[in-house]
Amino acid sequence: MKRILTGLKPSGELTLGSYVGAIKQIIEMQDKYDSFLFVPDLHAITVPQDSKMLKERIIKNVALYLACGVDYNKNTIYIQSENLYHTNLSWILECNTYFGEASRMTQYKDKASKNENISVGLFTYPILMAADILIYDANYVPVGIDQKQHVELARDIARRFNNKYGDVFVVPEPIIPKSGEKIMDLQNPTKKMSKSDETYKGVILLLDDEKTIRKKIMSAVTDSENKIYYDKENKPGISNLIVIYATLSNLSIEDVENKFKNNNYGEFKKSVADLVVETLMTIQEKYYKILNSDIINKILDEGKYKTEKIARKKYNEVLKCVGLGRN
Ligand code: ATP
Ligand code: LTN
Repeated sequence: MKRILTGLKPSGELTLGSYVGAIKQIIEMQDKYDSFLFVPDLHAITVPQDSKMLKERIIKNVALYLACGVDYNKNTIYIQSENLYHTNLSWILECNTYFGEASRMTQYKDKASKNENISVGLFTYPILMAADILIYDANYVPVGIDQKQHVELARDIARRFNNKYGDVFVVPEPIIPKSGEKIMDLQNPTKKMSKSDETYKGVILLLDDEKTIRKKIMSAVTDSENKIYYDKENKPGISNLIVIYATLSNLSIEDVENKFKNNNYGEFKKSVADLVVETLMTIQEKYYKILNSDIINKILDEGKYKTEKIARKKYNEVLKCVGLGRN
């Protein structure tokens, strides 16, 4: 059975974008693949974090995965920092990655250009991400489009390593959602809906209450044409709402255009809000039950045990190839 793997950083509240880009994809694939879903907490500390909040968010992430429909009988769920092999492998991969190729990562360049006090970790984090993927021989990595370049780096590192040392790593492929590869901010629809946003005004959080969700969607920035059709360039706001509706209803963009061709923006926004509320209220109901149960620790213990065994084996193979240690 082929393996899929992805993770969502516990660096902020998970958003509708995180759901569409990663969690929903995992849920759709979990029946057919050996599925690994983890909490990349080491990635969260590439930027400053409050330690108490970080700890809480790690558990919240897991509760949200389950509430969204991730089945713990079909998924291996674990916390990155509890498995030391990720960071150990990352170091070896760093020594097999060119400074130039790491410098080309657009997300890093973007973040670095906005902030002078950035950590070295922010620069090397795509290599840790490569280790997260390669240590488990993952075949597919479901992510939003913003992470595609990082998965491509993991592919390059794997290929280079294999050329030098033999067939050690599976070369992974990114899986990008057909609809919703990048959900945009409702207030600034040319920018990604991001959990690192300061105000959350244009960001739908998975744990937003109904009133807040409706308010955010009803006040989404659109245009003055009052006609509902997809045109990303000229109508980014309406196009984003069409994508959100299409993704959550599993309809195509054309189906959504047809469905609302005789409606005005107010009516369309209300339908989008109804659908988002329906989706998120179902998730939230489950979320609070799961958070108050003892299932999370049990799942994480099992995940840690299982992934440590797999990672240790791969790591030892790598040590041998590179000539490290005594084995
Ligand atoms: P940030 O929102 O702070 O930029 P991030 O997206 O880098 O965070 P995660 O929450 O770890 O960090 O991302 C989890 C997954 O969700 C990734 O695969 C990412 O590509 C995807 N994702 C996040 N936001 C969106 C979005 N707006 N549209 C589609 N996919 C998204
Ligand atoms: N870098 C990703 C999170 C992440 C990840 C991974 C995703 C860390 N390791 C491995 C897929 C596979 C992010 O910032 N969203």
